Amino acid sequence: MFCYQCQETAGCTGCTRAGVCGKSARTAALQDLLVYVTRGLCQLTTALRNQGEAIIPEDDRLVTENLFVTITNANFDDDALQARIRATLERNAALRSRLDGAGLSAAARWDGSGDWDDKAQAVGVLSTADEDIRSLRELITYGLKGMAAYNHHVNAYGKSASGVDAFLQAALAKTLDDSLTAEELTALALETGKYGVDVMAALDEANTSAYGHPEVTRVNLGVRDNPAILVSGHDLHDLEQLLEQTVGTGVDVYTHGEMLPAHYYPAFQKYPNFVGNYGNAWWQQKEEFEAFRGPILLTTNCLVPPKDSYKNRLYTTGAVGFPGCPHIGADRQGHKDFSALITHARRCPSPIELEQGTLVGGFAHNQVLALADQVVEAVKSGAIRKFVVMAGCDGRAKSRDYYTEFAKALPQDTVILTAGCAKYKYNKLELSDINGIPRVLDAGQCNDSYSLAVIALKLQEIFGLDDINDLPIVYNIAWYEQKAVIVLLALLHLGVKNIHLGPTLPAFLSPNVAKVLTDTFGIAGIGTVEEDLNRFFG
Ligand code: SF4
Ligand code: SF3
Repeated sequence: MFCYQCQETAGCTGCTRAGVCGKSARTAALQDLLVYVTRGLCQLTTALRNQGEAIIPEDDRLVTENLFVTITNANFDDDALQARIRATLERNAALRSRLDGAGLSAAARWDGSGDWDDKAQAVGVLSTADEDIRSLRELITYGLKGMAAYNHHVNAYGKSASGVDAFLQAALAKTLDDSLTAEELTALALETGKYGVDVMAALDEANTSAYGHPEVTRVNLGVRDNPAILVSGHDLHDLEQLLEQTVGTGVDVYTHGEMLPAHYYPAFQKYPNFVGNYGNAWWQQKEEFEAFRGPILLTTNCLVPPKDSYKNRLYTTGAVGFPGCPHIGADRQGHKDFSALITHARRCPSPIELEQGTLVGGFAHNQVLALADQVVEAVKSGAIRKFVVMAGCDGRAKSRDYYTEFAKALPQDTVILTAGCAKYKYNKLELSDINGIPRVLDAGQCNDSYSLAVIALKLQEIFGLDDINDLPIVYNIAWYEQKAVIVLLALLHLGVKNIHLGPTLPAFLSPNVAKVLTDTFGIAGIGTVEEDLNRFFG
């Protein structure tokens, strides 16, 4: 196997025996094959679109789901991956019959014959010999995986983001095209960022039109003495169905990790059994899921291979899968039946309390813009010197303690803007406020980084600046998996420069590609807390 798609890749170069994430070589091979046949499917759908033919929504969904399941910490279930490969091969055969076959790649033509392990070896990441082309192809592919994840959430509402499916498929097909130069692939990576903005805007619209605009909310961190279900991942639509089905049953619901921001939406606040947030970011789930004592629903990444002590309480849905854990599917209308979790919860003791107190969040664009006068006044008076965007991912690497120390050491006249699970590195520190504005403003999940961009664009307008980079905002972003890649490409598309990315730069950036990003956009890594404070505020 060879995988280097996430920040925790072995030795900062690539996982070759098993994933640091727990992915086996066999699972990695199946994921490589799934990406391969999906590239083939995308070439076929793109060729048909170019002929003016319609693509059925089921094929759009298949591409989206296939990419989503290969994202880090989503799916470890070999049977599910094989079933997807077979389903995609069937669609490829059906679509091939509608084309004359000229110019089709081996990926589009493969019929599934031969040994799949050998095939996976031959088509994986290292099958592209030139390290710069490989780097750009993977940068695009990982950005598209992140885009697919957000596209899936848009689709869950029965909506689609304009042009996103067609772009996603055309771009993935281009990663098969040996005639494209490094310059053309760089341009494609940046164009991917444009559609990243579009898909996040569509998701923002879908979430807020369904559940209202996030508002300032105090979220409970303690527990009650009732049986309960813990829900993690990013899928608000799953959460809504779970809440609908649990209300009045005597079973409480708590969020974990990236589901915390659900509490900020008015529509979820009406459920009396939606108690609070339990625990921290994804990588602490082994201890926290054990202590929870009730059933756990993983709606998206990040899943850590479970301990036996709670594996029988772990349920998956959507793109997530783990062998031996029940998977809750959707019917044709998208309805999911969570009664098994509710019955299971009733047999379990209530959660062990991990902490008490509350957390404040809900600073998505609508709420921050409602406070715009206060914020602008604080900036004009000098009470707020700078905003520091510290969005992104959390992870288990010890080096991420940097973000806690950095947050603690920030000057008192700075405000952290955050989104994603990166927040858990500092959201429980006592960082006080500036004239009533908390020094950590949490916009929501990683996809709500879009909200931070909307806020920046609005401030640019209010302050009458020509360039978004003239705002008093610095970017110190933590990344881990592929959704962070699409967020990064989206920020680059919006013209944001001098983003610092840590705790390490992606292993999939070759020295030449990293140099292009540095020279063109000022992308840089991080140093020590002291060095970076000097750099940003010195
Ligand atoms: Fe390694 Fe990350 Fe790939 Fe898992 S997802 S195999 S940890 S690079
Ligand atoms: Fe976190 Fe996985 Fe990226 Fe959505 S839950 S930000 S790492």
